[in-house]
Amino acid sequence: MVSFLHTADWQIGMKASRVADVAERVRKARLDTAKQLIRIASQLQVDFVLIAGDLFENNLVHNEAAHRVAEALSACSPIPVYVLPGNHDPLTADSIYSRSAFTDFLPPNVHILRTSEPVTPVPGVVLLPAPVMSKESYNDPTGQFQIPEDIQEDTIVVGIAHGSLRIPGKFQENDFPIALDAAQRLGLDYLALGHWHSFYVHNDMRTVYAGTHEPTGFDGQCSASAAHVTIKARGSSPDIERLDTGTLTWQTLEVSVAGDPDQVVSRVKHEVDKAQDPSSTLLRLVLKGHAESDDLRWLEELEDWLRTSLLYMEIDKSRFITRPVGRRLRQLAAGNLFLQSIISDLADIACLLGQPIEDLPEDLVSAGGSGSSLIDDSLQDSLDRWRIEAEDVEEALRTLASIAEEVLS
Ligand SMILES: [Mn+2]
Repeated sequence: MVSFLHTADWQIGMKASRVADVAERVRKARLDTAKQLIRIASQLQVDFVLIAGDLFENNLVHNEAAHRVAEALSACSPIPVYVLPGNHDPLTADSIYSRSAFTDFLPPNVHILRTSEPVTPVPGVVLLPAPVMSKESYNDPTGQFQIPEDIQEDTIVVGIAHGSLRIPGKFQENDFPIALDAAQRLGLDYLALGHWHSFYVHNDMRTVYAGTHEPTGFDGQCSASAAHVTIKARGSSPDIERLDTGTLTWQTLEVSVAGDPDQVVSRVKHEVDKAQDPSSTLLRLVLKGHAESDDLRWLEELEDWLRTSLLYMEIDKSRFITRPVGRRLRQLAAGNLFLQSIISDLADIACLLGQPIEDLPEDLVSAGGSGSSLIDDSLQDSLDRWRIEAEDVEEALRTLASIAEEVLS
């Protein structure tokens, strides 16, 4: 029997420039959670630890970050740790894995997988590495695996690679594509993968992404996880336990503004109050719809409240229309026949989509959209084909207003 911890994509030294004000905190969380994971490895008394690529954000990370990683990995000594270079930190000429400021500090229990040469982490187990040598590749990394010819029948075979499983729609040809049947075809007991940031067990029940240990952004796909794997014997199904890790929460909240702003405020506050630890939460609030009044003090107050309650917040207002834009559109339509017809057509489309633009005067909107020459079957087809929604029309009107403003002023 063998047990090991499978993790990946620590991306130590991540810039986090989108959340620049708290980037240092984000970097610290990645290192702290890494240390926590190493402590868990010790507690579980695993036989070894696998880091399946992208340990570092890139090959240019500061020496200090490299030292701290070396120190963190030494904490589970004598448990061996195997580090696979990934596409963020490939084995190129400038590799962090060749920099003496890192290698000189490497504790004896840490091994960088520099070649495809099979490794024996513990007796009875062979580890097949596929180190990454470039930023991108059309080749399946598992093609590098070298299965020893003299392998004993009962030796447990574990592969470690970094790339994208060839799941239709989820991979790109130049992004280290990995055959879906690689583990089965090569007779692996387990294939430890990195690159995708969410925990995923393929349907062969042995090809696994551990996920990143700490979310990397607002993309809801990050899982903050690792895998604790136990394999009883060669050929037996691995027991895969998902470990939930991570300290920061990256949340995206979409809220439609329509009618009473107090409802929006209480909805947002309710969501924030539900957060386990608001001071560790990064929120991206997406406002949609339009305000009934040009008095937006409620929004300023909400922003202030969010700023003091949360670690970080940003508000995306690109799909939010305030009434002054509607008023401006009315003025534009009154002064320019061409703009009037465009606004009128867009207003008709909004009617057709079931969400009339409320603050436009009635004479700009044909009856229910039916009176316009623009509305016919081919337009309906286009709206369906391009999945155009009422919000897109509102956005178009807003853009139109700002362009016209610039051109006509
Ligand atoms: Mn990667």
